[in-house]
Amino acid sequence: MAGFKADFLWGGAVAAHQLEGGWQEGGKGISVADVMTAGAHGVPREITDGVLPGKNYPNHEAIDFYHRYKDDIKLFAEMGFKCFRTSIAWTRIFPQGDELEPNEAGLQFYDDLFDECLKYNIEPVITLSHFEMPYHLVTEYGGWRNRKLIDFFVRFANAVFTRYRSKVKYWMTFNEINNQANYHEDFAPFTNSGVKYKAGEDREVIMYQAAHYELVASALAVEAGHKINPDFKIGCMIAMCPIYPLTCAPDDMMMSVAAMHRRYWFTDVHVRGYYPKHLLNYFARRQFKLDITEEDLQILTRGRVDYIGFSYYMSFVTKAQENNPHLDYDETKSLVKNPYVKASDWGWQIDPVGLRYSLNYFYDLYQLPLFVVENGFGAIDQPESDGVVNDQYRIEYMHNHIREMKKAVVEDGVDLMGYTPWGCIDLVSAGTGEMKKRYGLIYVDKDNEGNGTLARSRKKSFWWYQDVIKHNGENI
Ligand code: BGP
Repeated sequence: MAGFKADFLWGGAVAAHQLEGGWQEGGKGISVADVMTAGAHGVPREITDGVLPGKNYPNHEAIDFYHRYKDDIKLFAEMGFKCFRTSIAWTRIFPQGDELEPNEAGLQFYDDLFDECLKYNIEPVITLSHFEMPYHLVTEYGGWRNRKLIDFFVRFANAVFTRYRSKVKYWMTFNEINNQANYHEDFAPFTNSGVKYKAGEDREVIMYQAAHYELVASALAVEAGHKINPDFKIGCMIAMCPIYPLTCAPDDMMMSVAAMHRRYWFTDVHVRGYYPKHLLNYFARRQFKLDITEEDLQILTRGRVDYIGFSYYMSFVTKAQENNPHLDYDETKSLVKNPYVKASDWGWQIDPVGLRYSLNYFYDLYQLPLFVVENGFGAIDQPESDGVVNDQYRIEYMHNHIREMKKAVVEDGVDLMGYTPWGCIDLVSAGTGEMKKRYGLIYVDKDNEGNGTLARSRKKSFWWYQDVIKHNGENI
């Protein structure tokens, strides 16, 4: 039985702000992530107005990858990584976001980082915007609610595409762009939009406007990147949590369709280059007045992505509600628990089959190559007396997900480029700011309060994954 392609991109994924630290080094500016405090289990992160004394900002030091990347990449190479997904911190390249010229020290840092990867034949896979826009763009422009952000982003994209045109082939524009479909948080750490809502505003219309500007910026970046190097593969990045119907009642099924429409239309625009009809009808029904020009629509058709990158951690379930004739989907109200699956300590429902479903969903709709760029198990790890974390639960999670991924390839014929489990080295959680929600195959000695030596050590999953890569997944 055939398996994964010979050049399958096995690797791991991280994001600059969650591991680099060095928040004020090399001329770096303050990013949105730099003004987010640590939360905890059930306690949301606070977004402060600038960096305030006496607060705990976990991203400032993170795991100090900025100074330790050579040792960390050596460990990735030891595991056999073929690729390494990280992001470029926008604030290292344009510290405020609206400068005309890039910051040379920031550019040099990523030159050195990519050289280090290439030394081991590890292909860099780079996200342009991963939850870390310059904070100045939030305070001065209101984040992506402002059309001016398009120019700033495209300038940033052009600078890095040009600089790294011979070092990086695989790119993604916005990490989990569709997270903003949930616009209920005042200033969601899980989005790139940089939008802080004001009292009394219609959040939903602002969300669609911000998303539109991001999609135009993404399309312009894709177009520019293809000119700079026609061999570039530039993808989108979608947070995929398929939304099942609770029962086979026809209304539940239609609610699931409606919910999928609301969360995944972003992929249509990225891949097909135009808005789906159901969304245009929704805008009309809600009488949303959006700034979407003819020229924007042209740009969207020109800047279509080459592949679909997506994260997969869990699935959701919905059911039809009374008094909801239009099947309007609201992430805070329309979701129910899945009675058939278990959940992690953070309530994330563990569903490996949902990964196979997701791969089929995307491939049936778009026939583009797919790339699973995040997947993993956030858990509290405890080193044993010999210092090793025996994370059998993580091995089991990954094994089951890779097995389903393999079925999607072998049995269903999905074109899959690679797999990069999230947080291949322990890092700061995006959602909670905690260190103790760990995903790594490599343990980092640091706790929620910031104590620890930052020393790295291999978990049991390290050797397990090394073996999976060595055999190209044949042993799964
Ligand atoms: C994704 C993000 C990542 C990462 C991951 C795990 O949504 O792209 O940045 O953090 O989720 O989430 P968390 O860190 O909250 O456990």
